[in-house]
Amino acid sequence: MTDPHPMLDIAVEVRDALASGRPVVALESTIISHGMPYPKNVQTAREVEQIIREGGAVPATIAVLHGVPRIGLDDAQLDLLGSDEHVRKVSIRDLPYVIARGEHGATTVASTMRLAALAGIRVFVTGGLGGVHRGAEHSMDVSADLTELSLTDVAVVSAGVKSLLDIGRTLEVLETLGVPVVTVGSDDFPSFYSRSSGFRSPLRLDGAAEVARAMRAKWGLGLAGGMVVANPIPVEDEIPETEIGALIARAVAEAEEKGISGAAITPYLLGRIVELSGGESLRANIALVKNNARLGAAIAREYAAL
Ligand code: PSU
Ligand code: MN
Repeated sequence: MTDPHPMLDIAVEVRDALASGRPVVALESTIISHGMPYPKNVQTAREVEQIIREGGAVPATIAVLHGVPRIGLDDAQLDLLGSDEHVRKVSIRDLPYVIARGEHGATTVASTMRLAALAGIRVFVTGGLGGVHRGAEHSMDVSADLTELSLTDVAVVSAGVKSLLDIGRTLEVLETLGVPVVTVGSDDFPSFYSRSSGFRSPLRLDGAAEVARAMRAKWGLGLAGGMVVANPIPVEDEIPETEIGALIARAVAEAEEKGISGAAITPYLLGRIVELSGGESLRANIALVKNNARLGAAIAREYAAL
Protein backbone atom coordinates (compact mmCIF):
# COMPACT_ATOMS: atom_id res chain seq x y z
CA MET A 1 0.00 0.00 0.00
CA THR A 2 0.98 3.62 -0.37
CA ASP A 3 2.22 5.63 2.61
CA PRO A 4 -0.56 6.68 4.94
CA HIS A 5 -1.59 10.30 4.82
CA PRO A 6 0.66 12.50 7.03
CA MET A 7 -2.31 14.23 8.70
CA LEU A 8 -3.72 10.96 10.07
CA ASP A 9 -2.84 9.39 13.39
CA ILE A 10 -3.18 5.65 12.76
CA ALA A 11 -3.12 3.21 15.69
CA VAL A 12 -0.11 0.88 15.57
CA GLU A 13 -2.24 -2.26 15.27
CA VAL A 14 -4.16 -0.81 12.33
CA ARG A 15 -1.02 0.47 10.64
CA ASP A 16 0.63 -2.96 10.93
CA ALA A 17 -2.42 -4.74 9.55
CA LEU A 18 -2.64 -2.36 6.59
CA ALA A 19 1.07 -2.62 5.86
CA SER A 20 0.88 -6.41 5.69
CA GLY A 21 -2.42 -6.57 3.77
CA ARG A 22 -4.46 -8.05 6.62
CA PRO A 23 -8.18 -7.23 6.83
CA VAL A 24 -9.21 -4.00 8.55
CA VAL A 25 -12.76 -2.73 9.14
CA ALA A 26 -13.48 0.98 9.69
CA LEU A 27 -16.21 2.09 12.13
CA GLU A 28 -17.84 5.50 12.43
CA SER A 29 -18.23 7.56 15.60
CA THR A 30 -21.37 9.66 15.07
CA ILE A 31 -23.32 6.54 15.95
CA ILE A 32 -21.46 6.58 19.31
CA SER A 33 -21.67 10.31 20.12
CA HIS A 34 -24.99 11.23 18.53
CA GLY A 35 -26.75 7.96 17.69
CA MET A 36 -27.10 6.17 21.04
CA PRO A 37 -27.27 7.20 24.73
CA TYR A 38 -24.36 6.80 27.18
CA PRO A 39 -23.20 4.29 28.42
CA LYS A 40 -24.86 1.83 26.01
CA ASN A 41 -23.10 3.61 23.15
CA VAL A 42 -19.59 2.97 24.48
CA GLN A 43 -20.42 -0.57 25.53
CA THR A 44 -21.80 -1.27 22.04
CA ALA A 45 -18.74 0.28 20.37
CA ARG A 46 -16.47 -2.05 22.34
CA GLU A 47 -18.59 -5.13 21.63
CA VAL A 48 -18.69 -4.30 17.93
CA GLU A 49 -14.89 -4.03 17.86
CA GLN A 50 -14.71 -7.42 19.59
CA ILE A 51 -17.01 -9.03 17.01
CA ILE A 52 -14.77 -7.71 14.23
CA ARG A 53 -11.72 -9.23 15.93
CA GLU A 54 -13.51 -12.56 16.33
CA GLY A 55 -14.30 -12.32 12.63
CA GLY A 56 -10.58 -12.15 11.83
CA ALA A 57 -10.22 -8.44 11.08
CA VAL A 58 -8.75 -5.45 12.90
CA PRO A 59 -11.31 -2.79 13.93
CA ALA A 60 -10.50 0.87 13.27
CA THR A 61 -12.98 3.27 14.84
CA ILE A 62 -12.50 6.72 13.30
CA ALA A 63 -12.94 10.15 14.92
CA VAL A 64 -11.21 13.51 15.24
CA LEU A 65 -9.62 13.99 18.66
CA HIS A 66 -7.95 17.29 19.65
CA GLY A 67 -8.11 18.25 15.98
CA VAL A 68 -6.33 15.13 14.74
CA PRO A 69 -8.10 12.52 12.60
CA ARG A 70 -7.52 9.18 14.35
CA ILE A 71 -7.84 5.76 12.76
CA GLY A 72 -8.24 3.23 15.58
CA LEU A 73 -9.22 4.31 19.10
CA ASP A 74 -8.37 2.94 22.53
CA ASP A 75 -10.85 2.38 25.37
CA ALA A 76 -10.38 5.82 26.94
CA GLN A 77 -10.90 7.53 23.58
CA LEU A 78 -14.11 5.56 22.94
CA ASP A 79 -15.34 6.61 26.37
CA LEU A 80 -14.58 10.26 25.71
CA LEU A 81 -16.50 10.16 22.42
CA GLY A 82 -19.47 8.53 24.09
CA SER A 83 -19.68 10.82 27.13
CA ASP A 84 -18.27 14.28 26.29
CA GLU A 85 -21.03 16.72 25.28
CA HIS A 86 -18.65 18.88 23.28
CA VAL A 87 -18.01 16.27 20.61
CA ARG A 88 -19.27 17.83 17.41
CA LYS A 89 -21.01 15.86 14.67
CA VAL A 90 -18.54 16.06 11.80
CA SER A 91 -19.48 15.46 8.20
CA ILE A 92 -17.24 16.29 5.22
CA ARG A 93 -17.81 20.06 5.41
CA ASP A 94 -16.91 20.13 9.13
CA LEU A 95 -13.53 18.37 8.91
CA PRO A 96 -11.47 21.53 8.22
CA TYR A 97 -13.21 23.35 11.09
CA VAL A 98 -12.60 20.79 13.86
CA ILE A 99 -9.03 20.26 12.72
CA ALA A 100 -8.29 24.00 12.68
CA ARG A 101 -9.84 24.47 16.14
CA GLY A 102 -8.28 21.40 17.71
CA GLU A 103 -11.72 20.12 18.71
CA HIS A 104 -13.21 16.65 19.04
CA GLY A 105 -15.43 15.39 16.24
CA ALA A 106 -17.56 12.31 15.76
CA THR A 107 -17.44 11.37 12.10
CA THR A 108 -20.51 10.54 9.99
CA VAL A 109 -20.63 7.96 7.24
CA ALA A 110 -19.33 10.55 4.76
CA SER A 111 -16.33 11.76 6.74
CA THR A 112 -15.52 8.26 8.04
CA MET A 113 -15.45 6.98 4.45
CA ARG A 114 -13.05 9.72 3.41
CA LEU A 115 -10.68 9.22 6.35
CA ALA A 116 -10.82 5.43 5.94
CA ALA A 117 -9.90 5.75 2.27
CA LEU A 118 -6.99 8.08 3.10
CA ALA A 119 -5.74 5.40 5.49
CA GLY A 120 -6.14 2.65 2.86
CA ILE A 121 -9.20 0.93 4.39
CA ARG A 122 -11.82 -0.42 1.95
CA VAL A 123 -14.54 -1.84 4.23
CA PHE A 124 -16.61 0.19 6.69
CA VAL A 125 -19.37 -0.95 9.03
CA THR A 126 -22.15 1.27 10.34
CA GLY A 127 -25.83 1.05 11.36
CA GLY A 128 -27.79 3.17 8.92
CA LEU A 129 -26.88 5.48 6.05
CA GLY A 130 -27.87 9.09 5.71
CA GLY A 131 -29.96 9.88 2.64
CA VAL A 132 -32.69 12.03 1.19
CA HIS A 133 -34.89 13.40 3.99
CA ARG A 134 -38.66 13.32 3.75
CA GLY A 135 -39.73 16.64 2.29
CA ALA A 136 -36.33 17.17 0.64
CA GLU A 137 -38.09 18.36 -2.50
CA HIS A 138 -38.62 21.56 -0.45
CA SER A 139 -35.84 21.54 2.17
CA MET A 140 -33.13 20.11 -0.16
CA ASP A 141 -31.86 18.15 2.86
CA VAL A 142 -29.84 15.37 1.25
CA SER A 143 -27.07 13.83 3.33
CA ALA A 144 -23.47 14.31 2.22
CA ASP A 145 -23.21 10.54 2.73
CA LEU A 146 -24.67 10.13 -0.76
CA THR A 147 -22.22 12.50 -2.43
CA GLU A 148 -19.38 10.78 -0.65
CA LEU A 149 -20.56 7.37 -1.84
CA SER A 150 -20.15 8.68 -5.39
CA LEU A 151 -16.57 9.79 -4.75
CA THR A 152 -14.76 7.50 -2.35
CA ASP A 153 -13.77 3.85 -2.85
CA VAL A 154 -15.14 2.26 0.31
CA ALA A 155 -17.81 -0.43 0.73
CA VAL A 156 -20.27 0.59 3.45
CA VAL A 157 -22.12 -2.17 5.31
CA SER A 158 -25.40 -0.93 6.82
CA ALA A 159 -28.85 -2.26 7.67
CA GLY A 160 -30.27 -0.06 4.91
CA VAL A 161 -31.97 3.30 5.24
CA LYS A 162 -34.31 4.29 8.07
CA SER A 163 -37.83 5.12 7.06
CA LEU A 164 -37.39 8.52 8.71
CA LEU A 165 -35.75 9.23 5.36
CA ASP A 166 -37.39 9.08 1.94
CA ILE A 167 -36.14 5.63 0.95
CA GLY A 168 -37.39 5.73 -2.64
CA ARG A 169 -35.70 9.05 -3.41
CA THR A 170 -32.54 7.91 -1.62
CA LEU A 171 -32.35 4.90 -3.95
CA GLU A 172 -32.98 7.15 -6.98
CA VAL A 173 -30.12 9.49 -6.03
CA LEU A 174 -27.76 6.55 -5.48
CA GLU A 175 -28.65 5.27 -8.94
CA THR A 176 -27.95 8.69 -10.49
CA LEU A 177 -24.60 8.82 -8.70
CA GLY A 178 -23.64 5.38 -10.05
CA VAL A 179 -23.42 3.78 -6.62
CA PRO A 180 -24.12 0.02 -6.56
CA VAL A 181 -26.72 -0.83 -3.91
CA VAL A 182 -26.62 -4.53 -3.05
CA THR A 183 -28.61 -6.36 -0.43
CA VAL A 184 -26.96 -9.47 0.92
CA GLY A 185 -29.18 -12.56 0.83
CA SER A 186 -32.47 -10.77 0.12
CA ASP A 187 -34.44 -9.30 -2.79
CA ASP A 188 -35.90 -6.58 -0.53
CA PHE A 189 -34.01 -3.45 0.41
CA PRO A 190 -34.06 -3.30 4.24
CA SER A 191 -35.15 -0.29 6.30
CA PHE A 192 -32.94 -0.54 9.39
CA TYR A 193 -35.43 -1.81 12.03
CA SER A 194 -37.28 -3.87 9.43
CA ARG A 195 -36.08 -6.47 6.94
CA SER A 196 -37.99 -4.88 4.11
CA SER A 197 -38.83 -1.34 3.08
CA GLY A 198 -41.43 -1.85 0.40
CA PHE A 199 -38.65 -1.27 -2.16
CA ARG A 200 -36.93 -4.01 -4.11
CA SER A 201 -33.18 -4.00 -3.70
CA PRO A 202 -31.57 -2.67 -6.89
CA LEU A 203 -29.08 -5.58 -6.72
CA ARG A 204 -28.72 -8.73 -4.67
CA LEU A 205 -25.57 -10.70 -3.79
CA ASP A 206 -25.31 -13.80 -1.67
CA GLY A 207 -22.45 -13.82 0.79
CA ALA A 208 -19.25 -11.98 1.61
CA ALA A 209 -17.19 -13.55 -1.17
CA GLU A 210 -19.54 -12.23 -3.86
CA VAL A 211 -19.47 -8.76 -2.33
CA ALA A 212 -15.66 -8.81 -2.29
CA ARG A 213 -15.60 -9.82 -5.97
CA ALA A 214 -17.98 -6.98 -6.85
CA MET A 215 -15.71 -4.51 -5.02
CA ARG A 216 -12.70 -5.76 -6.95
CA ALA A 217 -14.61 -5.58 -10.24
CA LYS A 218 -15.78 -2.02 -9.58
CA TRP A 219 -12.46 -0.57 -8.60
CA GLY A 220 -10.60 -2.74 -11.10
CA LEU A 221 -12.56 -0.97 -13.84
CA GLY A 222 -11.67 2.39 -12.36
CA LEU A 223 -15.27 3.08 -11.34
CA ALA A 224 -14.64 5.52 -8.52
CA GLY A 225 -16.90 5.61 -5.52
CA GLY A 226 -18.34 3.39 -2.86
CA MET A 227 -20.80 0.59 -2.64
CA VAL A 228 -23.84 0.28 -0.40
CA VAL A 229 -23.93 -3.20 1.13
CA ALA A 230 -27.29 -3.60 2.84
CA ASN A 231 -27.58 -6.31 5.47
CA PRO A 232 -31.11 -6.95 6.78
CA ILE A 233 -31.56 -7.00 10.56
CA PRO A 234 -31.88 -10.60 11.88
CA VAL A 235 -35.51 -11.84 11.99
CA GLU A 236 -35.51 -12.21 15.78
CA ASP A 237 -34.45 -8.56 16.29
CA GLU A 238 -36.71 -6.97 13.71
CA ILE A 239 -39.35 -4.35 14.58
CA PRO A 240 -42.05 -4.51 11.90
CA GLU A 241 -42.67 -1.29 9.94
CA THR A 242 -46.31 -1.44 11.11
CA GLU A 243 -45.04 -0.88 14.70
CA ILE A 244 -42.09 1.49 14.24
CA GLY A 245 -43.60 3.46 11.32
CA ALA A 246 -46.07 5.39 13.46
CA LEU A 247 -43.40 6.30 16.03
CA ILE A 248 -41.08 7.52 13.29
CA ALA A 249 -43.88 9.61 11.74
CA ARG A 250 -44.59 11.17 15.15
CA ALA A 251 -40.91 11.99 15.72
CA VAL A 252 -40.65 13.55 12.25
CA ALA A 253 -43.79 15.67 12.90
CA GLU A 254 -42.40 16.84 16.27
CA ALA A 255 -39.08 17.81 14.69
CA GLU A 256 -40.97 19.89 12.16
CA GLU A 257 -43.03 21.62 14.87
CA LYS A 258 -39.89 22.42 16.83
CA GLY A 259 -38.17 23.74 13.70
CA ILE A 260 -35.29 21.28 13.98
CA SER A 261 -33.41 20.95 10.71
CA GLY A 262 -29.98 20.43 9.16
CA ALA A 263 -27.31 18.41 10.93
CA ALA A 264 -29.35 18.30 14.15
CA ILE A 265 -32.32 16.46 12.71
CA THR A 266 -30.96 12.90 12.50
CA PRO A 267 -29.65 12.88 16.11
CA TYR A 268 -32.95 14.37 17.31
CA LEU A 269 -35.05 11.76 15.53
CA LEU A 270 -32.88 8.84 16.68
CA GLY A 271 -33.12 9.97 20.31
CA ARG A 272 -36.86 10.59 20.11
CA ILE A 273 -37.54 7.19 18.53
CA VAL A 274 -35.67 5.51 21.41
CA GLU A 275 -37.90 7.39 23.88
CA LEU A 276 -41.15 6.72 22.01
CA SER A 277 -40.37 3.02 21.64
CA GLY A 278 -39.44 2.61 25.29
CA GLY A 279 -35.93 1.47 24.34
CA GLU A 280 -37.07 -1.15 21.80
CA SER A 281 -35.48 0.76 18.92
CA LEU A 282 -32.16 0.97 20.77
CA ARG A 283 -32.14 -2.79 21.33
CA ALA A 284 -32.77 -3.36 17.61
CA ASN A 285 -30.16 -0.76 16.67
CA ILE A 286 -27.49 -2.51 18.75
CA ALA A 287 -28.41 -5.93 17.33
CA LEU A 288 -28.20 -4.76 13.73
CA VAL A 289 -24.84 -3.03 14.16
CA LYS A 290 -23.41 -6.25 15.59
CA ASN A 291 -24.90 -8.19 12.69
CA ASN A 292 -23.25 -5.73 10.29
CA ALA A 293 -19.92 -6.14 12.08
CA ARG A 294 -20.01 -9.90 11.44
CA LEU A 295 -20.67 -9.38 7.73
CA GLY A 296 -18.13 -6.55 7.43
CA ALA A 297 -15.35 -8.65 8.95
CA ALA A 298 -16.15 -11.47 6.52
CA ILE A 299 -16.11 -9.09 3.53
CA ALA A 300 -12.79 -7.58 4.65
CA ARG A 301 -11.33 -11.08 4.95
CA GLU A 302 -12.57 -12.12 1.51
CA TYR A 303 -11.36 -8.90 -0.06
CA ALA A 304 -7.90 -9.23 1.51
CA ALA A 305 -7.69 -12.79 0.15
CA LEU A 306 -8.37 -11.75 -3.48
N1 PSU B 1 -28.76 6.99 10.42
C1 PSU B 1 -28.90 6.15 11.47
N2 PSU B 1 -28.04 6.27 12.52
C2 PSU B 1 -27.05 7.21 12.54
C3 PSU B 1 -26.92 8.08 11.41
C4 PSU B 1 -27.79 7.94 10.39
O1 PSU B 1 -29.77 5.31 11.46
O2 PSU B 1 -26.30 7.29 13.52
C5 PSU B 1 -25.80 9.08 11.40
C6 PSU B 1 -24.64 8.55 10.52
O3 PSU B 1 -23.42 8.99 11.07
C7 PSU B 1 -24.89 9.25 9.20
C8 PSU B 1 -25.39 10.59 9.68
O4 PSU B 1 -23.74 9.37 8.40
O5 PSU B 1 -26.25 10.27 10.77
C9 PSU B 1 -26.12 11.35 8.59
O6 PSU B 1 -26.35 12.65 9.04
P1 PSU B 1 -26.79 13.78 7.98
O7 PSU B 1 -28.15 13.34 7.50
O8 PSU B 1 -26.80 15.03 8.77
O9 PSU B 1 -25.77 13.77 6.88
MN1 MN C 1 -28.74 17.00 6.22
